[in-house]
Amino acid sequence: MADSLSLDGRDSEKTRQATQKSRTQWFSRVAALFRNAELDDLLWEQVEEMLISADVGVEATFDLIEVVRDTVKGQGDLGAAEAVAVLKNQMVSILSIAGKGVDKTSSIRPLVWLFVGVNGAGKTTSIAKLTHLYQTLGKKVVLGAGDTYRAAAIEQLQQWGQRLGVDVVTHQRGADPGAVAFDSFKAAQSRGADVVIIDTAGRLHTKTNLMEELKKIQRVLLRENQEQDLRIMLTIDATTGQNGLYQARAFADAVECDGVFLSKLDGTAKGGIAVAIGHELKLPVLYIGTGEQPDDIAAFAPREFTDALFETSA
Ligand SMILES: Nc1nc2c(ncn2[C@@H]2O[C@H](COP(=O)(O)OP(=O)(O)OP(=O)(O)O)[C@@H](O)[C@H]2O)c(=O)[nH]1
Ligand SMILES: [Mg+2]
Repeated sequence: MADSLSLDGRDSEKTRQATQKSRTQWFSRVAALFRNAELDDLLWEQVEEMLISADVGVEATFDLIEVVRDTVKGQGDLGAAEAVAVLKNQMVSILSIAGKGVDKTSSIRPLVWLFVGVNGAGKTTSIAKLTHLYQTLGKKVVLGAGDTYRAAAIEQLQQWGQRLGVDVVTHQRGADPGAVAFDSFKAAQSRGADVVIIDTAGRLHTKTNLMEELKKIQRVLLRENQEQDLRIMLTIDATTGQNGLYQARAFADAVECDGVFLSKLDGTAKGGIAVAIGHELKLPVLYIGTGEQPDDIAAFAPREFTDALFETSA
């Protein structure tokens, strides 16, 4: 069961499809290693190498291996299948981070989502997906074009708005994104919307003034809301690996992120990044992006995701 909202009940299937490359290239091979080798030092080294190659991250990999190794040692007759089960359980536990973003039953209206992340991470597309998901659940959505920086960013969101049939609040290019956020919230309130989702410009994590601008947008929205009304979604491009994780940390440090939209999982064999996100950022992955269309979204569920990674059958 996922803790996030579900679009169409096809979450498992989409998760399986989006993790196909990760499964065949890395995780099913990890499982095969356990089956075919002695549980000796060489095996641990190989598992370590594979997990790191799959972007699980060095620290998380060391932690995982330590736990599995200790358990195997502690229970002398542990077989391959049990060892893999211990590894999977440990991954599930790293991925199972509670966050307010996973609350399914929020009665707060309008609920505010603010999307942040580096350039090209997939923010705007992921906003379209979340919009579509809420619409499917019968919720009224308003969008806020808070990317007033990049050329055509406002138009891009407007196009999604048209396609999905939702209002988009815009200001001129170059306008203060805090003011856009404020107006979007007010518009959502006065139009009786259930959810308002605000886009922001992609920014390099190293640009201090732009990171300050995000804090300002957060402040503006918190002035209008109780803190729990505002949810900040950090969009991370799964194909950018450890570097993306490093960039994401700066966002998590700057604003109070509630969860992660892990985009472009369909485009990578490095799905282990989800584990690294849990381990390093201590943030829950809420949704995964499984393609470029509005319905290419799946609710993230730690157990389902881990099972999908290791599943060896076709
Ligand atoms: N395959 C695939 N492509 C995706 C996914 N999410 C986004 N994309 C693509 O990634 C590219 C960038 O997406 P945007 O949504 O524009 O990213 P952004 O973070 O808003 O970019 P900026 O506003 O420029 O910072 C687009 O070509 C999207 O179609 C996904 O889950 N899977
Ligand atoms: Mg964008």
